[in-house]
Amino acid sequence: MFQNLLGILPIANNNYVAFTFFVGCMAMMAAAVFFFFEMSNVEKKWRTSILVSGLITFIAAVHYYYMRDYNLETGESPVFFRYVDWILTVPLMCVEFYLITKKAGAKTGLLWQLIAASVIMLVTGYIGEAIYGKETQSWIWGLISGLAYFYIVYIVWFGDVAKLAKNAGPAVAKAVRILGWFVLVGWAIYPVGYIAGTEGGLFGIKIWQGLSMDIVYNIGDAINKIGFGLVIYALAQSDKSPATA
Ligand SMILES: *C/C=C(C)/C=C/C=C(C)/C=C/C1=C(C)CCCC1(C)C
Repeated sequence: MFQNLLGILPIANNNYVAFTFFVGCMAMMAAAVFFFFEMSNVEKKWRTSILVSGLITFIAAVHYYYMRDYNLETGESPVFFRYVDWILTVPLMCVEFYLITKKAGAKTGLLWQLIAASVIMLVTGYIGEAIYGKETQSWIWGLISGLAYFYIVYIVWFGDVAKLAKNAGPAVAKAVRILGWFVLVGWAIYPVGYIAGTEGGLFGIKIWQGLSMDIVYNIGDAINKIGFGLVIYALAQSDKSPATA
């Protein structure tokens, strides 16, 4: 009886990958609604940041809707939708860093530096997956992507983002430190998916092959997109002083 019940759900049949796309879609949607509504509950100076958190999760919800469909239809990894989603949402996360350090003097040059590094990280990752995914050479693209990733980590932990955050008051400093952990640990989930899902992954060394690339990516997205937004939200809640700049 229970088996039959599950059988009528197209998502059952032990298709855990499709299931995580489904749950991911709902979670992103709920988060987007939450951030959009909460915009009116924070100081005016934080509204744009909360709006961007809402946009990140909203864009992801739409892509998850399509990725779930694509995965159910073809049984394959929705590489193209995945990277379209990332190329839109990761630069928006860079915008978040810019917005919260702007009051301490962040220049748009810093924003473009972060965006450029994330575009390099994602375009090379896409080439590695979409074109060389089944070849040993995929490690080269993963390596270039990884270097761009470490550059972002550097800017956030030791570069301009870190320096500006120190001058932006304790609330911003704390938020940037937590977001820094998201970038260092949360974003490091993605290369694990890449190594598991491509032939060359880690210099051709075979590890994590039993992992599903899409499940790893979906877990990463849930942590990073929703978590990142909640850190910004907590910052906006803790810093209720009206705009000074
Ligand atoms: C919301 C989506 C986010 C935060 C996506 C982040 C993606 C990455 C940090 C991807 C990084 C990669 C590497 C560092 C090397 C291998 C290729 C990638 C693109 C998976």
